[in-house]
Amino acid sequence: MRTEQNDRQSPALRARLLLGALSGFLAGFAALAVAELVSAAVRPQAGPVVAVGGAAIDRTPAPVKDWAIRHFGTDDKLVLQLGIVAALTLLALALGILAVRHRRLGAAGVLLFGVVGAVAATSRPDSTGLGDALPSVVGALAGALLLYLLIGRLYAPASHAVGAASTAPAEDPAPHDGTGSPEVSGAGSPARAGDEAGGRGWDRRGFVIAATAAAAVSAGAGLWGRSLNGRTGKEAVASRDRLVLPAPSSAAPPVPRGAGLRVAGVSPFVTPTKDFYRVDTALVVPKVDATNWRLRIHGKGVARPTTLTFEDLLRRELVERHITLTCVSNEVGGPYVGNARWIGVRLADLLSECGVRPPSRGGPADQLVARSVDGMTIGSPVEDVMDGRDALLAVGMNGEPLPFEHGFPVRMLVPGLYGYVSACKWIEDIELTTFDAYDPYWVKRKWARKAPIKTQSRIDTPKPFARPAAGAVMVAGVAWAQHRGVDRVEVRVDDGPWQQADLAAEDTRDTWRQWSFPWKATRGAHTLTVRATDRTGRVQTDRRTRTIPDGASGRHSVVVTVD
Ligand SMILES: Nc1nc2c(c(=O)[nH]1)N[C@H]1C(S)=C(S)[C@@H](COP(=O)(O)O)O[C@H]1N2
Ligand SMILES: [Mo]
Repeated sequence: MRTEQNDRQSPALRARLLLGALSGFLAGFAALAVAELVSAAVRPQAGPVVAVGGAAIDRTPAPVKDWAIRHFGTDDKLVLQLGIVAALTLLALALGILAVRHRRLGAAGVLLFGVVGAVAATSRPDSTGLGDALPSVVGALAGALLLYLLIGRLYAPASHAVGAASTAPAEDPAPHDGTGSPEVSGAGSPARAGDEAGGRGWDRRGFVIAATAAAAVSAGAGLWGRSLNGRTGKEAVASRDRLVLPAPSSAAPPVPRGAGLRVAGVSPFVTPTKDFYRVDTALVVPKVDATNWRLRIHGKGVARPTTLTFEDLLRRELVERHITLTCVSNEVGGPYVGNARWIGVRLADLLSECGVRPPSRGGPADQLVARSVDGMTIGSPVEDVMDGRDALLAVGMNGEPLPFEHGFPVRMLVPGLYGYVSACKWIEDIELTTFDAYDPYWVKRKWARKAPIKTQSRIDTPKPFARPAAGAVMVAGVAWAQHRGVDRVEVRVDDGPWQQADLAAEDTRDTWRQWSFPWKATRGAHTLTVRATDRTGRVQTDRRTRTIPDGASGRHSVVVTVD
């Protein structure tokens, strides 16, 4: 039996397990904080959460990724990182509890997670070498050491600890790995025996001091790392701030009057940059310094391989075009479509100068693979890029240099193709190859090799489940069939006949068109459905398909109740 004395001096096992969990939490926090600080010295992308998150994104099955984009939209990455942090928190708590009984095993567990982070960081496609392992490794060492020390305080006799929270823990009596370790259950268990063997309970003061100091130092390290990481890319930001886009030699054709309808609730013809959707796999937005940026063009049938600087690009003839971009993950009625005024150089001209010929003129390469600084690969048909459409290496968006989120300093755009097969952001390499020889990133993940944008239309107003008053209700939205052009839009009320909507003036066939339909709404619930017909005469199909492998099809409907 334990004496009263012992009861006061050593926490009951339950309390000890709780303190163990707390120690685990603090160790995890310290590990991540130190990793954050070290990553500021290496690269922000080398941090364990970002690296593991990136690896998770790459391994996420397409339907899950698609689901995440659908449900969290552009916040999908935030949700993923929060998920990783939550999982790590649980693991840290568990390792802390484990360490109460198996102190070395608990610390080794922390190290193991460091190894996982290190492997993830060094195997990222944009990894710059073994240095990327440092944040995870150093962070895990700090976390493991802290856990070991804190757990030691739970067993160290108070007398050992006066002014010495860091007393070498090897002599601590209670926790042993393997046999003889304290047990959770049962009076008279080895745990109790251990306590009694230790005699003097635990070093409360030492624990509190060590835990508080660790928490404070970790918070400091974490915040410092955060702020350093926030400042990385200063040169990139400066290079963007300095950039004044030259006037295009071929300005965008003026947007015809009447391309924008005056209907409240309809998507504006030009999507403001801040509202433009963003879809990519980058957990940390690449900050590329335009002054060091290079684009290499090489590969099959490239008679004159070339490397261009940003200056080289700006010295070329710049063209400006409105182009509507769409994501293959956009569901029927979804938000991942936007129209912007882009400025850039014509990719086809550049390729011709390098000696590239499209397959129709005997060129040996049928696939152009664009590669970004973050290791993304995006493959487009050379034929489409060189068939006369305005395929661009874009440097500007809506009159400004590209925002970092949208690919600064240079991105690709090919009108008519979904973004994942055309719109490489942060581009740094173009390789001519064949579809047989190489599968880019998304194709490896079961998306289609070729993916022209499907003819689609969307009802922007009224919103689903709106309750407009009976009488005149304006139904309006946008329709797109890039590079074919939208010819006609029709609206159907319930199971009634298809009725012609009014189309806004067409800018070019590469841009979407607004449409409107004045509806004489009668009371009750109604379903409004829209369909577009493109210039090839194809009516937008009502056959619903999923987004994978080559884009959703089907028609958008909205249910409203007219009061
Ligand atoms: N480097 C890089 N470029 C990328 C992607 C990416 O993940 N990484 N995603 C592509 C996809 S799927 C789309 S739809 C468009 C979206 O461009 P935006 O974010 O500027 O709208 O970028 C494309 N370019
Ligand atoms: Mo996309």
